[in-house]
Formats: sequence, structure tokens, C-alpha cells
Amino acid sequence: MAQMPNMSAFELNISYTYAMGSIAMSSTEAPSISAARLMSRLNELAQVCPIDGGGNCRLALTAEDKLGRDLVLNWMKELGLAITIDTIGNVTGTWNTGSGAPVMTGSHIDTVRTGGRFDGNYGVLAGLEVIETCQTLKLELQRPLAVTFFTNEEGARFAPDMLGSLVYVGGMQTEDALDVLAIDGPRLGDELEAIGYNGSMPCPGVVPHAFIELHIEQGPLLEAQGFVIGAVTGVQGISWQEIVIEGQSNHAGTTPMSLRHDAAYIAARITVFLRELALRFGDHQVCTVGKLDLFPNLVNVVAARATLTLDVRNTDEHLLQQAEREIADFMQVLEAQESVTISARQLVRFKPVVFDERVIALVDTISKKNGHSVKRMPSGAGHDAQMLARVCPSGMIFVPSVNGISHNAAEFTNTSDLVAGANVLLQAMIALTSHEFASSAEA
Ligand code: HGY
Ligand code: MN
Ligand code: MN
Repeated sequence: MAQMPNMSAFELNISYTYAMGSIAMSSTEAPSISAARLMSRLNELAQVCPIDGGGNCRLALTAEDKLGRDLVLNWMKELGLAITIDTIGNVTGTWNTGSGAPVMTGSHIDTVRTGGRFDGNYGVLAGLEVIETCQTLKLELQRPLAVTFFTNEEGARFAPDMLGSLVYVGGMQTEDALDVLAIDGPRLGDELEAIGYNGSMPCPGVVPHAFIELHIEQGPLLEAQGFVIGAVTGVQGISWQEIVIEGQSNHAGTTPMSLRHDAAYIAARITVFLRELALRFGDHQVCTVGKLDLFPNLVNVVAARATLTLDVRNTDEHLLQQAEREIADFMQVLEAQESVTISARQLVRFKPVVFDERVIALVDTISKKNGHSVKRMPSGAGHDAQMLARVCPSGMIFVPSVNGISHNAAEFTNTSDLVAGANVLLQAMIALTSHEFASSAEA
């Protein structure tokens, strides 16, 4: 990747030109969002398919997802945004002020089964709030502002995750994405059509001038270290595999231990191996077995088959590859030892992504200007911004997660932090509308 020139942060004494009637007045007083409006929308979306504890279950392309989509789409219409729905169901609302490629923000409103109310939703609704604030202030911006919710960011029902933004940037063919099968069976394209979001706008989509995503950290760092804002430097590498272990069903009471080919036992050995590998590698290495299905899944039958998923991540691509090799080697040894067959199917493989230093610096500078403590940090979770980074200068803003909890109904972020993050997003997006990135020749 071409070395970035020695970038200083954007010159931030931009004046905000307000068109109050015929009088254009400018102020260096940075605008701020309406906290009440943002919280009201967050609370209203959180009522769409709630689960015990205050979270949501709106798995991608389900009837529940449609209800969330319909609500946000209606808010986009109320703001008079130009709306596009593309062939993979990504929905973009654009305030067509200024000219040229838009400054885009966005995230997702699909959730995992134990979703919190902020994961993804916060970034989309803060984007709406940014646009409404700029409209209300009648800000005269050089470029359009756009907010998008992307299809199937979570990847919990259809792999890969960030599927919608991956197709949006041309990283996956639409036809291939439409043929992906859900963990519960249906074809993605059929589910998209069933909820009425099979749009006509072709992918790859409009290349934004810049993309910036606001998201909760979903981890413990910012809270534990007392920071309000995370200026996200990039996203760690992600490797998802589906492992199928074919053993031999047998009687639980009569089969001596030495004669068993027990798929459940082998799944457990792999699970323990992953935990031990992560502890051995340390640093950013994480490993998870999140999904495990047994067949015939009965109390008195030695399991014939086990199907499990491996989620392995690291900020370092070489270490991630080493982890994948060690896991493959271990499974090969198990296969011979236990006389079973073990097959692996790659579900997701994304290398670590580095965000644009100019966008990172902008988040850093604006946060400090607003009096917030800010930490530069990588993202442990995958995000749509990592896909937009393939086509335009991109970055992210994090706010703290209380107790680092996410993908859990107990997910929570203090209102003051939600508002702080949304104001950084507002001011960053405005700054980006009047900033011309050095051409690659100058870079
Ligand atoms: O899995 C992830 O990192 C994201 O939540 N899709
Ligand atoms: Mn998310
Ligand atoms: Mn998530």
C-alpha cells in the first residue's frame, strides 16, 4: 500500500456556513446533534422485536429484519432523502446537497439472536441524526451526505459477515451472494425477495468520497482505560470455518470406550485446543466455537456426527495463518487417532484491514477539540467500514461498551458517550465534505 504522505490532521478551523434565509453567516462554533432525537429513535428501534433484557433479535432477512428496515426507511423518507435499494438489499438515504460523490456513513440493523440495542443500530441512527442536524441548521455543504444500512452485516444467518457491504464494493458478485444458503436452509435471494428488499440499484454501488462508521466498541478497552472515543486504526483478520466430524453412532451403555468413534468428544477436543491456542498466542489472538450441532443428539447414543464453527481472529495476518495451520494439523492428528473423518469448509476469510490515516487523524483531532479522551485502537469485531476501505478513505469512531458486553441483551453504552460519538461523527462528516484527498500521484 502506497506510503501515506506525512499527513497532518485536517485543518479544523473550518467555518460552518449557515444559510439563515438570505444571510450566510459563518461560525467556528461546531454544531451538535439533538440528543433527545437520537435517543428517541434508538429507543423506538429497540422496540422492534425486543428480547428479554432489552436487546433485539432481528436475524438478517427475516420478517423481524423487515420490520426494522421499514422503520428506518420511513425515517429516511421523512427527512426527504433520495433513497436507493440495491440488488443485495442495502438501503441508502442521500441528502443531495452540494455535488459530487457523497460523504457516507452507515452500519447495520440486522442483529445476532442475542443482539443488543446499539450494535449497528447506533451507527445507522446517528447517521440519520447527522443529516437531520445539518438540514435543520441549513448548513451549506460542498458534498451530499449519505447514510446506509447494509444487508447481513452479522453473518450469523448467512456467511460471510459484512456480506452486503462486501457486495456493495464489488468484493463478491451479487449472483453468488443471492445463492448463499442460510444456516436454517433458505436461499438468501429468496429471503430478500420475501421481505421486499430486492432492489434494482446495481452493485458495486456509488463510490463515496469518504466513509466513516460510528459503532460501540463491543469490548472492554475504552471503559477499562477511561477513554470516551476510540479512533479506530483498522479491523483484525477474521477466519470462520465449518468443521464436520463423521464418527460412528453406537450404544452409550454397551460400547467400550476403546471402541468408540465419538464425534462429540472430538468436537470437545477441538474446542479445548482452540482455547489453549489463543492463550498460548496471547495478545490479540481470539478463538471461538460458537455453534455446535450433534447427530443424532440423543442421551443414549454416541454421537455419529458433530458440526461446529471455528471463529479465529488476529490483528496479525501471519499469526492468523499460523493459528489456522496449527488447528488443521491438530485435526489431522485427531482424525488418525480416533478413526473418524474431519472435513473443513471456509466460511469467511478477511485479512486485517488498516483504515486511512487521514480519517483516523480527523477522528482523533475532532475528539480532542471536543474535550474527549481518545485512544487509537484496532477493532476486534468486523464492520462494514472494513469493506468500504477497499474503495475510499474510510475510518471508524468507537464509544465505550459498559463492562465490554455485546452480542448480549445486556449491551449498554451511556447516553453521554452515545451523544459524544454522534457529535464527532457529525463534525467529521462535515469536515470531510470540504476536504479534497491528495490524489495518489501526490501521495
Ligand atoms: O462477527 C463480527 O465481528 C461482526 O459482529 N459481524
Ligand atoms: Mn456491528
Ligand atoms: Mn455484531
